[in-house]
Amino acid sequence: MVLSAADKTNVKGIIAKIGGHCEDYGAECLERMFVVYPQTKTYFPHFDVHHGSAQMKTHGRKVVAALIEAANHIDDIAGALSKLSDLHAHKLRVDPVNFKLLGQCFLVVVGIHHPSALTPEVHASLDKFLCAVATVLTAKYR
Ligand code: HEG
Repeated sequence: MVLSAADKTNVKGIIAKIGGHCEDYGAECLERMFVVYPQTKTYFPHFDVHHGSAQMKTHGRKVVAALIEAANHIDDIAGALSKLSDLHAHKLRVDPVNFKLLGQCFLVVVGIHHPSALTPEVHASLDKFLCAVATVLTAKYR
C-alpha cells in the first residue's frame, strides 16, 4: 500500500477536521459497525454495545486517536502503531476482514460530518490510509 504525496496531504487534511471529535465519531463508527455487521460484536462480549454506552464512547475515542496517531506518523505507520499491532496479533486476534468493515463505517461517519471535504479524491486517499493501518495491525499474525 503506497500512499502518494497527494494521498498524504489529503489524509492529513481530513484527519485535521476529526481531531476534536474523537469520542463522537468513534462511538458512531462502532455503533454502525455493530449494527450493520453484527458478527463484529463477537469480539466485544464484555461491552454494552447499545447507542451511547460509556464503553462505546471510550473505545471509540481510543480507535480514532490511534488513527490520528497513524496520520501524524504517516511515513512510519508501522512504528507508530507497533504496540497496537502486537496487541491485535497476539491477544485480540481479530480476523482481518473486520478491518475493512470498520474502515467502511469510518468513511461513512466522516462523509456524514464533512460531506464537502470528502471529495472522491480524499475518499480514495482515506481508504488507502485505512488499508495501510489495517495491514499494520494484522501484520504480526504469522
Ligand atoms: Mg481494535 C482494542 C485501535 C480495529 C477489536 N483497538 C483497541 C485499542 C485501540 C484499537 C487503540 C485499545 C488498545 C489498548 O487498550 O491498549 N482497532 C484499533 C484501530 C483499528 C482497530 C486503529 C482499525 C482501524 N479492533 C479493530 C477491529 C476489531 C477490533 C476491526 C474487531 C472487529 N480492538 C478490538 C478489541 C479491543 C481493541 C476487542 C479490546 C477492547 C477492550 O477490551 O477494551
